[in-house]
Amino acid sequence: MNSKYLKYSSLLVALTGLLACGSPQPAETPTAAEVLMDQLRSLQGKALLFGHQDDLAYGIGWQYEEGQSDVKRTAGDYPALFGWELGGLELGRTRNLNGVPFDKMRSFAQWVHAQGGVNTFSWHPYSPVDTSKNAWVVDERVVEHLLPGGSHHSHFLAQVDQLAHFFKSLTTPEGGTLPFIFRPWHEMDGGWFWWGATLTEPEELQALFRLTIDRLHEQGVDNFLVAYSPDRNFSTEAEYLSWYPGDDYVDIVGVDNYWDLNQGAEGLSAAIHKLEIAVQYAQKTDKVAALTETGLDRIEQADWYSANLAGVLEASELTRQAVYVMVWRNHDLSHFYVPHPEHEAADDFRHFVGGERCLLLSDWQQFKNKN
Ligand code: BMA
Repeated sequence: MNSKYLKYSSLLVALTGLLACGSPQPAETPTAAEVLMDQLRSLQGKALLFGHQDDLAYGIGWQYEEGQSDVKRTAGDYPALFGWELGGLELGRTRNLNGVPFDKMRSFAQWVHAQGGVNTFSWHPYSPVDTSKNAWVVDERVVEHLLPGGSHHSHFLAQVDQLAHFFKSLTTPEGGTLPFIFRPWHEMDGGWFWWGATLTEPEELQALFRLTIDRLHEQGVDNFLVAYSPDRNFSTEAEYLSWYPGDDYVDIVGVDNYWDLNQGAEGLSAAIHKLEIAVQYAQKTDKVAALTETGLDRIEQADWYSANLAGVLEASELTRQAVYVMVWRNHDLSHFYVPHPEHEAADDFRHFVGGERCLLLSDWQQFKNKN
């Protein structure tokens, strides 16, 4: 999907039309990314996928145990959407910044695809101008050096090529590659990443975003959807779009929002309003909207899932158009977003994911068969 694919496909359609001299055309076979986009569209207003970062890799008290998942442990089934993190791949490392081996990540993503689940990738790269600094070091302007004419432009392109190499290795038994969602440069409106608002101008971020996607296309990676996910620092559509790389580059308009969901009633209203802004924009542009990251670390509020998260997702006709929600990773007992089976929020979590509109993996398989 997205820009380059659309340009090529319309050229192809025009050429085929010319050659065929008006004879009826066989329908074009949709790409796997287009199929995924249609599947996501079919969820709008009906249901939403539940997603969890690093779900199959590790959880509370376990690591790399075949078939294991904290969502499954607590709620009886896997999530329908699985988040993976690429930070460190750009340096040629074999494990990501949280120690997940990329070889295992590939196998997990292939398993997810084989089960009909959805994979989404985030990327927290180390600073390309000083790799001793991770994504969260905000003491130096970086993005301007990565753009054309910048001192680290070709170095940065070579880093994107490492991602391209990995994406092309996500093969399927049918001989293609699996479709996925890529969500680069997220939370750019916050001040905690080197590509964030304190060190980067909106135009620079937009250029970086486009450069990244264009480079992946040039490297032959085209089987993916792109998600745009600012954090919560906006309250109008114009503000939401301040960092937006353009309609040609984006398929999923997202919001990452932890803060507002954890600030009482006023925060929840703000979270609802922001999700509605994304949904309204999706409706205007034929995209889909999602709550691309959220959660409450350690879930110290036992009804967080049904009160806060469902309170936002089920608030209005508009919020019910969101097609997925993803919570962050379960590192250990000091950092987790899905409750373990004995946790005081476990029953409420089961209630939330067991609800009519919230789809785990087998619910999603059934939904696709029916719709
Ligand atoms: C953050 C935390 C970190 C982690 C990073 C990237 O929110 O979970 O521990 O390194 O995401 O996965």
